[in-house]
Amino acid sequence: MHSFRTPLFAAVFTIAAATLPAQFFTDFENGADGFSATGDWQLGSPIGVVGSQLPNGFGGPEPVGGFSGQNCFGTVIGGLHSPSTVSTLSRTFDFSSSHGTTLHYREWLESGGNSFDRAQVIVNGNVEYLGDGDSNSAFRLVSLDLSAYDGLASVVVEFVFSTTGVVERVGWYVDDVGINVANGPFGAGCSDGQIPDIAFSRNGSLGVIDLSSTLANRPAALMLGFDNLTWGGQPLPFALTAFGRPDCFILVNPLANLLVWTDASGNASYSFQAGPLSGVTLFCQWIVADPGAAHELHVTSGLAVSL
Ligand SMILES: [Ca+2]
Ligand SMILES: [Ca+2]
Repeated sequence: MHSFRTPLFAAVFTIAAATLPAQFFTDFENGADGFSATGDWQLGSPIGVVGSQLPNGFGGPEPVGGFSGQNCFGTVIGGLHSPSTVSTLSRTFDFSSSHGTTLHYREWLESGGNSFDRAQVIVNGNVEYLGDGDSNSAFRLVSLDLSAYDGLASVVVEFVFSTTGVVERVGWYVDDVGINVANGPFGAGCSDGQIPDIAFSRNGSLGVIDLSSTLANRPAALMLGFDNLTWGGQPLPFALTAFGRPDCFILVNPLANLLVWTDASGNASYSFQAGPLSGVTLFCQWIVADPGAAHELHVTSGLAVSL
C-alpha cells in the first residue's frame, strides 16, 4: 500500500482543530460543566432518602451518590421536590459541524407517572423526551437522536421538571450527560455499483484511512474535512453532474485533498497523527479516477471518524 504523511496537512489540522467543538461529556464530579440550574435542580451527592419516609412525602428512594462517582444533579438533593415548580437544567451546545448528533445521559426518576409531574428534555423548544416517571429505583441510560439539530450553532438542551401542587416525591436525578456524533459511513458514492471501500483504523498514535476494492494503479484523491453539511455555501451532498456523473456525490467539505496512487491490488492508504485531533470529528471520502473509461470516477461513501 502507498502511505505517506504531509507535514503541511498536519499543521492545517492542528490550527483548525483548536476552533472546533469537541464532543461533550460530564460526570458532574468537578462542577456543573456549563449547565445552568433553576428551581429545584441542585448539584450534589444524594443520600438515599425515601420519599414515603419524609414528612408529607410519597414514593421511593433517591439514589445514594451519582451514577458515576458521588455527584449528580437532582431536584432537591436529600429531599422532596417542591410543589408547583418548573425547574430547568440547561446548557447550550454548538452543533455547527456535527453529524448524527445524539444526547445520552443517566437518569433516576421517581415522579409517579407523567400525567402530573413531568420530566422532559426540551431541545430548542421542542419536547424530545417525556419520562414515564419511574426508573425502578435505579439509574438508566437515555439516548436521544438530536440529528435534526445538526448544523445549528446554538442548540439549547433543557432538562425541565414541572410539578403540580399535589404529591411530592424525590423527583429526577441526572448524571453522565454526553453529546456524541456519528462514527461510521454515511451517504452514497455512486449508484453504478462500482463503489470502493473506505475504512478507518488506528496504528499506534496514527489514524489510518484505507481505500480498497478499486482499480489498480490509478490516481485516488482523499478528501478530508470537518464539515459534511455545506461546501462553499452549497449544501452537501453535491452531485458530480458537471463531470457527467449525476449519480455520484461529494459528501464532505474538503479542507485537504491528498493525491495518491492505488497499488497493484487496488488499495491505498493515508496515515496521520491522531493525537492533535482528539475530540474532533473528521469526514473523509475517496475519489478514484479512471481516465478514458466509461465511468471515469469511482467514489466511496463518506466516513465520519470521531477521534
Ligand atoms: Ca457523577
Ligand atoms: Ca429529591
